[in-house]
Amino acid sequence: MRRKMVVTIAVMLMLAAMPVGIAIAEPAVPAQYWPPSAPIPQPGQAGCTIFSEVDPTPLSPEAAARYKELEAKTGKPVVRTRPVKEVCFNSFSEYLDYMERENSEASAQEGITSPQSYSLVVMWDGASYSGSWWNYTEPIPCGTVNINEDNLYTHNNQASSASANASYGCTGVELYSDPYLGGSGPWSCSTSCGSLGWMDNDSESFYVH
Ligand SMILES: [Ca+2]
Ligand SMILES: [Ca+2]
Repeated sequence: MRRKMVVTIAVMLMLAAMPVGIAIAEPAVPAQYWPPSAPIPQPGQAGCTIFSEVDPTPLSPEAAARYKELEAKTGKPVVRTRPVKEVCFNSFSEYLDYMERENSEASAQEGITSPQSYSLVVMWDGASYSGSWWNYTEPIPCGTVNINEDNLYTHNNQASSASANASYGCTGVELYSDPYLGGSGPWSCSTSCGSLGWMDNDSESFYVH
């Protein structure tokens, strides 16, 4: 009788401990800060986030023609953006803490609850989502427009894998070998590309849709 009771208590304790074990094994990552289709960086893997703003500078006639063609082809207007701030982190958890703070501060200032920066595209230096990573944070989510990052500047000719964030309605990212969707392209990537083929280490602009 006593033995049976001990076994019952032991089983109850095991069951009680299980949800805790699962919670520790799989920490919750807010999907809006990382594409659900991409793996979470290993502990200690450094990365950066790049905040972009709408780019008001005029286009060259050649680039303007390309953007007009893109609008006609996709039936969606183009919103042009450019990097305005890059912040780097020693780890993924540092990045998540930063994004939480940024968005809660922006929301408090604006008196609204929706995020002010949308993490739409992540790129990696290595293939198969390895090596250092950087993340393009845009002023609007995917959906009704194509969001063009005109020039990747500090990360030109570097990406070897890429991913677009379906949590914000993105269906893919199109890479080009020169700024302003110029040169060769697009290299079409849906929400996750573990390798970039002939676009490897060559992309200098993209649009996300
Ligand atoms: Ca690379
Ligand atoms: Ca290039």
